Amino acid sequence: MLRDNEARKAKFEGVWNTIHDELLDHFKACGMPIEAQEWYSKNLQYNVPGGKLNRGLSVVDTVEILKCRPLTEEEYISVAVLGWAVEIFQAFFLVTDDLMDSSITRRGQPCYYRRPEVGLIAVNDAFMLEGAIFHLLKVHFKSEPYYVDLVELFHETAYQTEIGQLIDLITAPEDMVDLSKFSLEKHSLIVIYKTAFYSFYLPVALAMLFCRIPTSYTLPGSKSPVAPYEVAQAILIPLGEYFQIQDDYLDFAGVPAQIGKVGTDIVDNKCSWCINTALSLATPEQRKILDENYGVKPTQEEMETAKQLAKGKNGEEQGYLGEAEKRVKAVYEEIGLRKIYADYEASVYKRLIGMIDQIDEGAPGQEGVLKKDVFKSFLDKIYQRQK
Ligand code: GPP
Ligand code: MG
Ligand code: MG
Ligand code: MG
Repeated sequence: MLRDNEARKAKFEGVWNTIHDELLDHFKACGMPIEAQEWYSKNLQYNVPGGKLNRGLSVVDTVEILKCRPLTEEEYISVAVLGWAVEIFQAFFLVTDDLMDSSITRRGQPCYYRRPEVGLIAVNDAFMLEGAIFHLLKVHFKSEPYYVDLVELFHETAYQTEIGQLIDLITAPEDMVDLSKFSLEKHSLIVIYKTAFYSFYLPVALAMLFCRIPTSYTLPGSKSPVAPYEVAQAILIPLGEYFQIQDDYLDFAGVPAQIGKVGTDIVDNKCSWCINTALSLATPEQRKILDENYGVKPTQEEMETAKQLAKGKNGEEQGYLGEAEKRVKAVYEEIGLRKIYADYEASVYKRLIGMIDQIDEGAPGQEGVLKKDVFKSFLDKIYQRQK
């Protein structure tokens, strides 16, 4: 558990080649021609392994915490298959999301659909990524008593994420600014359905199934039964919402050199926590400024200035704000968004710690029950992050 992050990541990445080869071997065994083999391999390699791997790694971390001991090599491989299944799941979403959002780049390279030979074949390639998840589950877990639970969990989480994607798409269409569609309640729904279920609950619930945590248990000395999956969800969903609110906030207030990107939510008309909070507090005058400037792209002239600046030393790192974006940010400052965020962060932290502290862990080292550390380790990684 205390192994250094780089080594943990490298070990997890090491299992990817095995999974890739296993998928390719099955594909070959179906008699697929060499050009199709190459295509499938490229689909997998282009879309699955290049991310931060946080979701996949959290399956491994959670199993280690729940088991209260390091994993055997055999266990590690099985858990890593579940972790990579989550990463493939994410790739399946991102390939299609980039098409729906007409995005340009992802993970520092052109979006997959924008490769000239790919185009709309990306839709089928995304379906194949989804198919790969269930193929892997069958090969590795078919004989386990919790096999159906794994399959159901992926199906249910896909459905939740698709529901979230729908409300995201119809609330904030690209290039159709209508702030009357936004609200903090909708923001919360979008974030929970589009991100929190698959990014936070799914990895932990997979780990819990792997560790044979039952749907209900009563600890010795306690009268009331525990429903551990419900407890986990009750903590992880608000935790996921908190994580996305941080992401939205850092898009506005983060230092580009620290967060590694220049925020684009204002220009891109994103249904972000910042705009929703501002809308909920704006005076009629401020509301007018937001309506007129949110989602407004920089002018041609401003783009030229930005290019010139980028040639200078810090231009690119500093980012360059068009006038419309500056006006929106000025309203955010007037409204006191920084203080509102700091207060939110303090209160959500307190609420989550309170929920985590109520977990009864049973005896030290006891297997098959929830552990506070599963949630504490998530929260510690996130709390007051600046990037
Ligand atoms: C990325 O969100 C998309 C998802 C988290 C889920 C997509 C779900 C589908 C059913 C396809 P985004 O578009 O807000 O973020 P990004 O900027 O990463 O594209
Ligand atoms: Mg997108
Ligand atoms: Mg999207
Ligand atoms: Mg963001």
